[in-house]
Amino acid sequence: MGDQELARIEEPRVREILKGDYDGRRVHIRGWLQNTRPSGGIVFLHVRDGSGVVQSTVRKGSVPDKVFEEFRSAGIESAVELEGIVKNDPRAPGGKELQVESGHVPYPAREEFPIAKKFHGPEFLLDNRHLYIRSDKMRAILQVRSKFLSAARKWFDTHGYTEVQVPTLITAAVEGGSTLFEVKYFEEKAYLTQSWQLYAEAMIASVGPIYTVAPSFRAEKSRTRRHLTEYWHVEAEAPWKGLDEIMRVEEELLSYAVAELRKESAPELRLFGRSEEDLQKIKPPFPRITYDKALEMIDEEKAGVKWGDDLGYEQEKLLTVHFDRPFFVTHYPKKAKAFYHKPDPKNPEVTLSADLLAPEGYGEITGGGERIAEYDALMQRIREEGMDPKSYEWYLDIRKFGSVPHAGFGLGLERTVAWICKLDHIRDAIAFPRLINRIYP
Ligand code: NSS
Repeated sequence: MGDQELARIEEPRVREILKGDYDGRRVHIRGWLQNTRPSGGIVFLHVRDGSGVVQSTVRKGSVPDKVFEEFRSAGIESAVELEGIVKNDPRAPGGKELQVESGHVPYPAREEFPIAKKFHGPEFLLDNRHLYIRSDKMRAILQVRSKFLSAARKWFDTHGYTEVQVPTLITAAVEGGSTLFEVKYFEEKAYLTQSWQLYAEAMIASVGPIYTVAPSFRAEKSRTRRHLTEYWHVEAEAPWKGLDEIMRVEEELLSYAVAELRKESAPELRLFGRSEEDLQKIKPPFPRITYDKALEMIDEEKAGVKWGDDLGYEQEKLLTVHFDRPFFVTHYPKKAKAFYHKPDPKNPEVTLSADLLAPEGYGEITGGGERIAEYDALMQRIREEGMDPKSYEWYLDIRKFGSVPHAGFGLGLERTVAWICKLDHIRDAIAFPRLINRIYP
């Protein structure tokens, strides 16, 4: 085959073949053998290229014997290159089949793929995470995650927000000292950041409304289905906003991202059993209840909380049965929240704070609210919490120069993806999860 002829062959991604009208067209594809099944004079191949999986058939007699043999003996997760004609075929998964006319196996698997089509325990799959990410499930999750993030970025970019970055290595806690990872910074002690927030509050006076997408770290000692030690945080901060305004940002952002997913990720969402109906409900305004109302709804005694406690996973789960869409819990008590939350002028025992909870038992996916803007009030809260004002000198300093009302929030990307994809465990919302007992691979 001459170079000119080769240049004319289409090289679509598998997803395009599955979606488009390719019947009778000649294509060239490259990918990995997700499955292979020789059956007499035919080898059925399931070829994955990152965008989808297409069934391909190699027939003895249609290709040179040497090529047939190469495919017949290729193991799972060999990399292959194929050329052939696409045929609509209702029997094939996805309704399309590639009838192979030529091809080869440039990178054959050296060993039997350790992940077979049988039940494997979660620890085995986590040990083999570097290979398990090739599964349909993980591929779909990673695609949804990516689409969610690009939609979130698009929303911010078209609503006047500037994307900025702040340090990961820091010297003062944002969300309390108990979940800080300590690192040795030459001769000094430093930490991995829990949130961008303190720096964000400094940056709004430079560039106005801002957002970031960055890893946050929490030395969470508990093993739960919703805690990672390293997670990705979508955070926003804006001047001249209070609690109501920041909740509106959150519900607009999330509704937009979900609407984009409905357009862009329908096949993946179907795979997880996430229905159109569920997603259609996600539009503003989201229901809002106060912390006090939340305690009433879950029956404090049965739920094992008393006024002033933060709501844990168990209590949130009880609350979520009352809602079929995300909802805000607002006005948490001062002692349930970090020092920077602005006390409500109408009732200083509670704060102008809000968590957004996802339904179906998922619970908290964002936390945020209005910040203390006044120097003295902030100093007082730092002292009340027994924190060292010295460590927060620069943060206090911001309050000396045009300190305006401001608010912000942080959205846990993996918690959000876990909810959207109906996952049992947060670890599957990220390619290489970091958990209390796992930092490999
Ligand atoms: O602690 S938060 O509730 N709030 C903050 O960090 C604020 N400083 C954010 C801000 O206002 N800029 O965490 C925010 C979200 C929370 O709602 C979860 O969705 C997620 O971050 N989060 C986590 N995800 C996974 N694993 C862990 N351990 C985790 N901790 C918080």
